[in-house]
Amino acid sequence: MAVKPRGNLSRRGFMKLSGAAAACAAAGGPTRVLHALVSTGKQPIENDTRSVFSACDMCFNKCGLIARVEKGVVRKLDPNPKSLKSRGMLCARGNAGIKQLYDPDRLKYPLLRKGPRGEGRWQRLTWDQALDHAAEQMERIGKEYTRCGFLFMAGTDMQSTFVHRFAEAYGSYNIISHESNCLLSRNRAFLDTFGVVPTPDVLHSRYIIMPGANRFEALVTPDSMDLMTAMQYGCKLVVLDPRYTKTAALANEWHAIKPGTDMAFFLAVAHVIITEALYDKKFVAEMTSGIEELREHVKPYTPQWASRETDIPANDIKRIARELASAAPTAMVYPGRRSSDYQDSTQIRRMYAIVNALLGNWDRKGGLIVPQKVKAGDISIDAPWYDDNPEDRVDAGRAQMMFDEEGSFKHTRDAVIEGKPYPIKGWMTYKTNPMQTGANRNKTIQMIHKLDFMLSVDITMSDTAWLADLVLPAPSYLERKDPLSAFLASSTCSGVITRNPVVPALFESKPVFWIVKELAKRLDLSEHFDFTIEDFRKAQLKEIPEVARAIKEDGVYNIAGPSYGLHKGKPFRTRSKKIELYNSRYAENGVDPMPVYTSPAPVPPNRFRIVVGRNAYITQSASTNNALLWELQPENTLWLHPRPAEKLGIQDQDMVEVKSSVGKGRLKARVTRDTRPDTVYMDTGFGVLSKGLRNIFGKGACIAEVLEDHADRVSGNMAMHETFVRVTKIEG
Ligand SMILES: Nc1nc2c(c(=O)[nH]1)N[C@H]1C(S)=C(S)[C@@H](COP(=O)(O)OP(=O)(O)OC[C@H]3O[C@@H](n4cnc5c(=O)[nH]c(N)nc54)[C@H](O)[C@@H]3O)O[C@H]1N2
Ligand SMILES: Nc1nc2c(c(=O)[nH]1)N[C@H]1C(S)=C(S)[C@@H](COP(=O)(O)OP(=O)(O)OC[C@H]3O[C@@H](n4cnc5c(=O)[nH]c(N)nc54)[C@H](O)[C@@H]3O)O[C@H]1N2
Ligand code: SF4
Ligand SMILES: [Mo]
Repeated sequence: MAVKPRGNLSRRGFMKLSGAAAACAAAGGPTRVLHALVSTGKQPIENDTRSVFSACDMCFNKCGLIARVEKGVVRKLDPNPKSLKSRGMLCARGNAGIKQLYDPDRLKYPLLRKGPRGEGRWQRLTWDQALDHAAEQMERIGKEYTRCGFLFMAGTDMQSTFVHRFAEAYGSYNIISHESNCLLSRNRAFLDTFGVVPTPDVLHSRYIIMPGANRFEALVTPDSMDLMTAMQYGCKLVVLDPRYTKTAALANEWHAIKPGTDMAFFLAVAHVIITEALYDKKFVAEMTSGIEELREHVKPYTPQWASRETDIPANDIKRIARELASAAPTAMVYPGRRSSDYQDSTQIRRMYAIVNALLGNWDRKGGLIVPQKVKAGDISIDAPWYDDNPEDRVDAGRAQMMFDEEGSFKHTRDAVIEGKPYPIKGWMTYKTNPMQTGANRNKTIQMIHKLDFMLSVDITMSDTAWLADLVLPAPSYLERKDPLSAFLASSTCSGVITRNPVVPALFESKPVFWIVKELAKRLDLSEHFDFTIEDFRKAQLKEIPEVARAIKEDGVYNIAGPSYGLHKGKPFRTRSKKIELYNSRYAENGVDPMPVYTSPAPVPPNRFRIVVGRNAYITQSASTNNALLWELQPENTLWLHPRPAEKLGIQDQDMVEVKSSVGKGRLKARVTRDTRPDTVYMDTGFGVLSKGLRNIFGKGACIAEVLEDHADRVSGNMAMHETFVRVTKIEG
């Protein structure tokens, strides 16, 4: 689609300008790129031409990259071929990272809100003023409401550890992350079955069922690339998704499953595998507990029954179960990633885990593995004790088995709004944008109105920053020095990567490490931050000098070599020391010890279920305003099947209103067979409130406004697919 970006450079324009700038710089003049995009006043550095290793941060994958710097300007980001995790790849978003750095909408200096929240009037502060103000507010809120009255929320980042450390030193237990909007129920389910969250060895698998995961658009490295390779070697891919995603399009089979019924599908798969004795008997006898209970449990869950629930023919379910079992152990139910979907998400994922256990694919090539991980050191913290703090997190007790260290955004937000069990009056967000990524935006606004003080550290004026009292500008990943990050990848590798500044930090931006260190100084907590990032890295590397060498030479450290068979003979970290088909701890906590199916609520007449997902150009809410990516996708649309569209008198590209019980939005319809007739879909990251995001302001609609905020009962994970909407054509 040819789109002319407003107020910004298009990609072609950017390339042209870059070319012109290079010529200009060669002639000795200042580069126009710097002046057009980055009015720092700093002159480009004539001889500064380098290649620098780093790690992409356009999403959490941390793909290895090499940044090409010419005369002080980052010209191009290339994949680092030595990075095994990313298989020598940088995706579209990774390539567009240059525009994250040179973005005219970057935050440039600290800003203090003037006038009502959300009005967008700001006063520029010096860093000293900003930090003094934040520290005063933290001190005051701690005294008036206890230190747990301040909430901390940090997104995925190598420096988030310092925000957590600061929260601990300051004295709050109320630390949350993006994870309760993402993958907590998957983690809960696999931990409670295997005692660990395993990694799928996609590369060597021969048969993969992928329920509710979209690996060819929602990229997870190396799984996305390995899936392609595995398929070239004959791996069969079966996708269950109510939408015809790119993954569905490339799969051997796509089944447009009725949303919310995956548990029924896998109960029936287990039924077939058990009744036909297709499971790995030796493995199940030796390594699992509860097979007899499971056998009884799945008896009523026949393929015929599941067919009525899922809209997938019984014969297909039977055939898939048999094919899966005959490809085992080099076969898997892909564990998936985002599981913020249903109120029984943990139990849905428990069923994926249980079917995997029946296949005996544990710790085996092409199955579920736990690769070796590099054990980096740390600088420990001895957090102070505050007598007046409450005994528990503010969201405690609101989910059956919440992870204490992650909490739940949904439940925390409810607790803040209710003021129960105790008031929360301060909030610091770092690199996370719950206004766009937490379902029910109006509730997030309500929550923010309950606060005395909100501080947001971001690189642009996100919707979350837009509602804050104090906004602090952070450097992008190309300007930062980060600690080391050790990651698990797949059978062929785990690794370690880090970032050094490719170019100096632009404007007045400061890394969050520096920010919390300065706050600690002002709050008399300096002793917990008496180190530099360099010291921190040294502590991390103390026992692993080979990592330092590899990172210096190759930009990345890979543990190459097979990662299966490593856990042979070792007990599982579960109560029974075995894989728990039946979970007795669940039974004691009032949770079903084996997944019990309840049909999802039927879609009421003239309404649709709305589901969430992503495409290859968008990282949740964070990249839609990036001019290079925005050119590929200027707004979001509502996917609507032609049948209901016709009934509603809606044609492709018509403006429609989408409305739930909590909010509404206006956007264009995309009339398409790529979704089921009862299911609509829209991308995330549009319909923003912030006028600081100039490309996308006024474009599309915000799905977070429309989504109701249900929660997974077990983990407190947000449940984002439990909302029904009406769709109407906007006349005129
Ligand atoms: N509707 C909807 N909601 C969702 C999802 C969805 O697909 N649709 N996905 C869910 C999932 S799986 C997840 S993981 C969560 C993610 O939700 P979030 O944690 O909110 O992640 P992002 O939307 O990527 O927002 C990241 C924020 O960090 C800022 N940022 C980017 N780089 C930097 C940096 O270098 N420094 C600083 N300080 N800030 C930076 C961006 O401007 C943005 O405001 O959302 C969940 N919620
Ligand atoms: N390009 C890109 N890549 C990303 C990200 C990104 O934002 N952009 N984010 C990263 C992050 S943080 C995460 S967590 C992962 C997420 O990766 P995934 O979990 O794989 O992706 P999603 O698109 O969130 O959801 C998967 C699919 O579930 C489908 N679905 C909805 N309801 C149901 C249902 O009831 N049953 C079934 N079977 N399917 C259903 C949706 O249509 C969607 O296509 O992606 C990561 N990679
Ligand atoms: S998948 Fe793409 S956006 Fe994510 S880290 Fe890798 S290159 Fe960057
Ligand atoms: Mo996620």
